[in-house]
Amino acid sequence: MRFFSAAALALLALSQTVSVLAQSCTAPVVRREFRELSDVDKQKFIDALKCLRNPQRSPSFNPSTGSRTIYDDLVWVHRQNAPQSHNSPAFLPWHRGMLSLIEFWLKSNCGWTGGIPYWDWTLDSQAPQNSVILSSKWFGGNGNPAQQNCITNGQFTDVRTVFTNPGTSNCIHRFFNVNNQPAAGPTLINSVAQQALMQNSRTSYASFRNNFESQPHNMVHSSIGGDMFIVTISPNDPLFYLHHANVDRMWYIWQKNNPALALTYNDFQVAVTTNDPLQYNIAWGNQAVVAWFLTTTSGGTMCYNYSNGVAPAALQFDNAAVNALRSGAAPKPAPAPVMAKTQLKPIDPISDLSLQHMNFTKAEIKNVRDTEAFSNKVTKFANDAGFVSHDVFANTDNKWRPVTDDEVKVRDQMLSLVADAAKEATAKPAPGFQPSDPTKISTKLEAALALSRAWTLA
Ligand SMILES: *[C@@H]1O[C@H](CO)[C@@H](O)[C@H](O)[C@H]1NC(C)=O
Ligand SMILES: *[C@@H]1O[C@H](CO)[C@@H](O)[C@H](O)[C@H]1NC(C)=O
Ligand SMILES: [Cu+2]
Repeated sequence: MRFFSAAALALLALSQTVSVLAQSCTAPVVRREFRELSDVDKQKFIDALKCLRNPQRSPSFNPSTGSRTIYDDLVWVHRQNAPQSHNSPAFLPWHRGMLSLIEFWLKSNCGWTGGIPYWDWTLDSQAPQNSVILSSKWFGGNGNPAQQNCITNGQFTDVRTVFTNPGTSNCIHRFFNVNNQPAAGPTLINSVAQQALMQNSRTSYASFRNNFESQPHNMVHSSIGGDMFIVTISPNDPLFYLHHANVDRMWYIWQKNNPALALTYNDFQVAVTTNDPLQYNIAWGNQAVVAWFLTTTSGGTMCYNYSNGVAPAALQFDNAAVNALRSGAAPKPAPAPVMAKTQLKPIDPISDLSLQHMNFTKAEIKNVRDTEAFSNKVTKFANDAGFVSHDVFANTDNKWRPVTDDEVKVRDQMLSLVADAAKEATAKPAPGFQPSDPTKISTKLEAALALSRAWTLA
């Protein structure tokens, strides 16, 4: 609380420079999956992040808080507003605004001309610890228990954070964990379960926000651990921005898929409106409202869209099997054997501690556990059916390439079919596990499997 008084005076001037809506948006910057960037661009982005953490190049707008840099100002803003902007309807628009702020400063102060790269965690759901994103070349891996869980590889080992979790050192900490127990790797949602969650979130903004904040989003924070685990100061870890760009992307996709709901804003429990204020302390002079952030192209700093993402090179679409399928000449493929390699990894529960940190009520915790159980049923269904998704290749092939629009159509259709079938099959509660409409389900599944197998034939 002692930080508030000084902050109130800070940066009226700055609020003029960060404009939303003032200029129209004609050429959105494209936010790309980190692996879509060339190595030169990956390095440029990391250099820009380092520039924002450099007190000479990016001195704090708000030094009376103890902050030294613009990067730390944003950590502070996140901390100040943590209670209002998590586990609440404001979660999505508030973070959309925060990301647009760092994007603005990366550009205006540190020469980064692209959008914030995102981390499509589903691509790494099988073995996130092997992801090139968490490699020593880029963001680094797990913390070292012998060194207070500080990260000891990657490009951010020399960072000194200002706003720390009381009692911990001021490095960036990570603690890959499952329910606060050390584990081999973090647990991330796979693409089939995520797609099924998407299908389950078509009824309202509230359902989407609730499902995506409580599961894929919290799961990443909870299982990367360390700074990411502490809701107030999680932006200390630069992974925060890649992670939240993907959360934001899922909202963008949901908005595109559900146009009638795209601009709606509501909650199960409290009455909210799109005129509700959002607080950023160091920008926008307390004028920001939810409505500013409902689209990604409303103008000024809100002017971006998202790329299609990446696929491992092994999953080339441009092959005879896929082309035959596209032309309608493909024979019905024989059922694929279920190999260990093709099994999607189920998720582990989100840490109780993490949910407690975020003040989840008993009812909300039950909701998280139900969602987890749903995801795992979907995953089991996909595995039993012999479904092969691109996730299963992620840790064996680190050669990535952009996904084309054509491929997106096939990929989305395939995931959507299998997720829909799984959703219907798992809709009836256990015991029994009786599909609600076996014929409909098997038709969808057959179609999905055909696409899936064609896609994965080399
Ligand atoms: C994103 O914006 C760029 C222009 O900056 C445009 O070429 C592209 O088509 C847009 N993509 C989508 C999906 O709207
Ligand atoms: C959790 O509740 C405590 C006590 O009411 C509050 O101080 C804290 O800010 C809350 N944390 C979050 C993340 O909402
Ligand atoms: Cu947050």
